[in-house]
Amino acid sequence: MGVLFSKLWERLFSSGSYKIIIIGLDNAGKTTTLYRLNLGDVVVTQPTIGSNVEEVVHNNIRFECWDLGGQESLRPSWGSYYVNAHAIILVVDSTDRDRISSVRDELRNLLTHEDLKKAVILILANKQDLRDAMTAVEISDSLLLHSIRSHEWHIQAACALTGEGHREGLDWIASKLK
Ligand SMILES: Nc1nc2c(ncn2[C@@H]2O[C@H](COP(=O)(O)OP(=O)(O)O)[C@@H](O)[C@H]2O)c(=O)[nH]1
Ligand SMILES: [Mg+2]
Repeated sequence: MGVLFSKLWERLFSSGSYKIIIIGLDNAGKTTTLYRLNLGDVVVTQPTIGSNVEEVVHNNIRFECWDLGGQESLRPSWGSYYVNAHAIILVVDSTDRDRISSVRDELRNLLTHEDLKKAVILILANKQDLRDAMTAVEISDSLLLHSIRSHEWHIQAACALTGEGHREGLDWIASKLK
């Protein structure tokens, strides 16, 4: 399985070096997604602002994983970490109806961020294995995705426990980065 994944990665992303940022509210499934992508060792680093970022460098792709909507006071300084990001993977807990509006607000902030003008955005509608999960269409509506004109975006139903949807999502990113 590991070998297959490596081959897939090489094929998908062989044409350049990329930075991909995985973000979402706490408990969305970011860490699980990062591990499930099977990229090698996940390194937890301590950036200067005092919150955790998980990081993997796989071949020529750097993945950084951030919690969104955490400590409000620290948020302005997060922006510097977006510099040169080629893609954003926004992981959404599809069962978390109460906080979907927070996700929408965070997404708005991302879309207006100077350093993310050219980034493509993959939304993973995670936890689709759970019975009360919102569908990708419901999430798409709640996040007002169809009103986004400034960025290329794509929403993908996913389950981080099984890896369902990851391949399709990464395929989409790769097709946009080429
Ligand atoms: N049922 C289910 N649970 C998930 C899924 N993805 C993550 N989880 C669980 O949700 C919790 C939070 O996941 P985690 O990756 O730590 O979220 P993070 O805070 O975004 O990094 C953990 O208990 C995970 O096992 C999923 O697709 N389905
Ligand atoms: Mg985490």
